[in-house]
This record gives sequence, C-alpha cells and structure tokens, in this order.
Amino acid sequence: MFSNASNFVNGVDSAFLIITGISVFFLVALTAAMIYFVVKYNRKKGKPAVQIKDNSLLEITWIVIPMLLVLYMFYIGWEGFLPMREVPKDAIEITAVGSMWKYEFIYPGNKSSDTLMVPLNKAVKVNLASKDVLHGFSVPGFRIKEDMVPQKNNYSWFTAGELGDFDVYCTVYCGVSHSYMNSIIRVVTPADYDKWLKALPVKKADNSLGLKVLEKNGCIACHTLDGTKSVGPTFKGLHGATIDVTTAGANRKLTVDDAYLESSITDPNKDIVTGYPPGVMKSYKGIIKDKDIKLINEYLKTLK
Ligand code: HEC
Ligand SMILES: [Cu+2]
Repeated sequence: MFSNASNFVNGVDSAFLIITGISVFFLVALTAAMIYFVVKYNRKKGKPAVQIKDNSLLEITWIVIPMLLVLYMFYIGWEGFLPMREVPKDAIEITAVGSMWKYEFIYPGNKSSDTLMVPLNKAVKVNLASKDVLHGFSVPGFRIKEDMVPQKNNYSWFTAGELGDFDVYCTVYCGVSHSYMNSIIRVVTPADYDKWLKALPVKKADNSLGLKVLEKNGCIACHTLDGTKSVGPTFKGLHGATIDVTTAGANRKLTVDDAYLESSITDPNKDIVTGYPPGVMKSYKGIIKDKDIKLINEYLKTLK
C-alpha cells in the first residue's frame, strides 16, 4: 500500500482505503445494532407490541448521510480516474500490441521488445492495440488497468517513480493460454533507457502484410503455416516445392511458383493437389486483388 511505483498509486490506494473503511464501519455498526435489537426487543410473555409510526428526523438522517457518503465515494473514484485519461503532452509514446498470447512493445524508431522498458520519472503513454481478440493491460503495481480492444485505439499512461520490475497481466480471458499472457515493465534510469533503446535492433521490414491478407480472407481456416495438414495443404515450404497435382484428370508433377500460386487462388479446381478433394476451396477471383495476391506470394516465400 502507498508507494511511488507510479503517479497513480497513492490516489488509488487512498480511495480504496476510504471506501473499505466506510464499508467495514457500517458492517460492524449495523451487525452490532442488529444483535443488540434482537436481544433487547425479543418477544416477551404478556407484553403487548408497541407500534411506532413515522419519525421524520430519523428518516431524513438515514437518507441524507448515506447519500453524502456514496456521493463522496463516487467523487474520490472520479477524481482518481480523470487524470488516468489525461496524458501529459511530453509523454514518450510506446505501443503495446496484444495477441494470443503475448505482448509486443513497439518503441519510437520501429524497435520492439517483449518486456516494456521505461525510464524513471518520465511520463509514458502506452497505446493499446490487439491483433486478434480482447486482451487486458493490467499493471497492479502501478494501479492501472485498461482493455486492449481489436479495431479500437485505447491507451494508458503512467510515470514510474521507482526502479525495478513490475508485472503486467492480461486480465481478459482470451483463450487456452490466457494464463501465460503476462510480461514485465522494467523501470530503469533515463540514461540506461537511452542506451538500451539504442542497442535494440530495428524491426525487420514488415513482410507480414501477406499474412494479414491470408487472415482477413479466412485462408488460415483451411491452411496452416506450421507444416500440419488441415482441410487443405500447409503453406509451409510450399513455395519452390515439387508437388503432385491432377490437371484435367491427368496426374503430373509441378514446381510451385508465383504463377501456380496465383492460379491456385483464382482457379483452385484447375490443379487439384493429390490427396485433397476438389471443390472444397472456392475461387477468390475478383475477391482478392492482384496486389494482395502478390503480398501472399511474398509472404509464402518466407515460410520455409
Ligand atoms: C474451405 C477451405 C479452404 C479455404 C478457405 C482456402 N483453401 Fe486453399 N485449398 C483448399 C484445399 C482443400 C486445397 C487442395 C485442393 C486443391 O488443390 O484445390 C487448397 C489448395 C490451395 C493451394 C495449393 C496448395 C498446394 O499445396 O499446391 C493454394 C496456394 C491455396 N489453396 C491458397 C489459398 C488461399 C490464398 C486462400 C485464401 C484466400 C485459400 N486457399 C482458402 C481449401 C481451402
Ligand atoms: Cu490476452
């Protein structure tokens, strides 16, 4: 409780303590009053019950006091929450990308790492993105927690005030290995941060655009990228491979090149891969642009 780990810790902790305090006070007070009344007003022989009607002062008291308390609890929560959405202008921007089941942190200059390195005492804005499903970005030590929503730009920010490692958890159930989706925020001195960032290699040119086309068009539902057989043949090692196909009823061998890949996508039933049924894959002619077919080809070449 209470630390300088981030600029939000003290505000969140005091709101938490105050609300817990109020709750505990009422739990004890109400339970004690209840027990006292049960003993004092239990049914006694030969004593007629007394009916009590209206007591305006009492009623106003028990409406006004709890209302003020509840409004106060709302206020301290609100007051603590607002600054979390107001990022200082000079904040460093880092993007956190969640995917099943890991985090990737992307720094200025297109560098990336799987732990989030941040400098001490500097405001850091973390843009939150998701590649697939809903994920969470929760840093209990910093008292921050935000969702990473696909197709939406969310963010979080903090200023770390203590050196050390802090856990990051995915707090949204995102599939089988959800419980393994965690990472670390490592707070280092600004000098160490600069040195580390400088040494971090720039991310390789993005050849995964083709992968996006495959994902967007649902090809991955029938074709795997890792060598396993699925409804259709795997894409791994396909480019340049020699395969058996049936063309117009006749078996033949061919070497997979760009032209074959293109005709497999636009006219999949022309050459049927031996061992697979015809008619399962529909033609993507006119659905996938030539430009995107090129991207697919470029990507498949990298799948050795
Ligand atoms: C409904 C399942 C299904 C979907 C979806 C599907 N395919 Fe296929 N695909 C197959 C099957 C089955 C074969 C093997 C039979 C054949 O050659 O037509 C095949 C064959 C292929 C081949 C030839 C593979 C080889 O080993 O020679 C390529 C390339 C290919 N598909 C690309 C794609 C692309 C790109 C997409 C997405 C735009 C896609 N497929 C979507 C089922 C599918
Ligand atoms: Cu997740």
